[in-house]
Amino acid sequence: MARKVVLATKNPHKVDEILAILGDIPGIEWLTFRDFPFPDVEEVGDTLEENAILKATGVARATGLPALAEDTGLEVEALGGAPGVLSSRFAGVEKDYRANNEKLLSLLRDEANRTARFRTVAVLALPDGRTWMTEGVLQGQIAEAPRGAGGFGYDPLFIPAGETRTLAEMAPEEKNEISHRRRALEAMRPILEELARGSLD
Ligand code: ITT
Repeated sequence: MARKVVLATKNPHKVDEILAILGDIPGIEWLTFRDFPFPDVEEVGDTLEENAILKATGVARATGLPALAEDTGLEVEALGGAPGVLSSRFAGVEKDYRANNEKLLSLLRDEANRTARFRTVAVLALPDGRTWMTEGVLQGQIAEAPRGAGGFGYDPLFIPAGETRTLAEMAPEEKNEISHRRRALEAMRPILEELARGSLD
């Protein structure tokens, strides 16, 4: 019988990307907020690591099922790593992507150093309290103006290293091939395969 794992995120863009990356693992049945209610977990941590642990362990405890969470931040070199853990509410309002992008561009006006990276920390938590953590990074540059309609969040401003297009100008499969999220989740794949085999029981 397939093992149920809850995706501990309420961000529909993340759900789509995570399922495109990990949806093919044999023996895992993914449950999302779309088909399974679970409580909101407050992201009160000071780091991506703390918030990913809070979300995964909170949902695993509440549901009695294994839970996979991730926390992602955009870390801009010229801003000392900001917005980082505050990426979602950079301009004040949670998940106001346009306002966040405008704030980022205005802080970087006349700034020559546009080096940045996305960092994703993924955590798998079991109801008994065991956790596993992986990380994925995508290096790049912040564009001078938003470009593209794909993806979400800061994608219209992020040009991956070696690319000329922003992540929002790429097809979803192209983003998922190279993304920070892909790297963190691929590192988690062997652990999920063990879970599916029953080796973590
Ligand atoms: P959950 O906590 O429910 O998972 P969230 O959107 O609050 O959803 P995060 O705190 O991890 O998730 O996200 C921080 C913000 O970083 C998010 O709101 C986006 O603005 C941005 N972000 C995350 N992943 C991104 C990606 O792949 N591309 C562009 N921006 C991204």
